[in-house]
Amino acid sequence: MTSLSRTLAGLSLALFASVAAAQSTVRVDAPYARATVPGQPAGGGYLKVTNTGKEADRLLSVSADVSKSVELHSMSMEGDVMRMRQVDGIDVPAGGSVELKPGGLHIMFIGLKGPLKAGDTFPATLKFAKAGEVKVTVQVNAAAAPAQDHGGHGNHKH
Ligand SMILES: [Cu+2]
Repeated sequence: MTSLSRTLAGLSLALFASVAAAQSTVRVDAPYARATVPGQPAGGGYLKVTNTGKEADRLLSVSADVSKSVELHSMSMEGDVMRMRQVDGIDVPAGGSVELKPGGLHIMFIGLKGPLKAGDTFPATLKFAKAGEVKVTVQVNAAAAPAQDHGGHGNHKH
């Protein structure tokens, strides 16, 4: 091996390592949406984001073809009333994770083009301030019956 080819090999290795590192700063686990009934205008999406990087990141937006628009929402109790409102981003601290789950932060698919059917999957793209775009496959789960919907175990499949 000449010293030039050795240098080139070293360079391409370094380049590969930096690209791999850039893609791995955000991990998205278990993206799912609740099944909807025909005519239902919107559906919720949930997932867990883990930031394995050394800098704080921020989920800015989500896009998917299943609805006219996709928003990020928070949900909170105001007195006796559950209120949802749009948020313009969700911070993910360095080395930390944020869970989007029923009753809390969530993705809202607004203006559904058709019902989300249990067992289907669809692609979605998450856009982060630092990590850039992350593509995920969203699994549609059966809507949990209210009586089963405690402790988050209603959706387990065996
Ligand atoms: Cu919502």
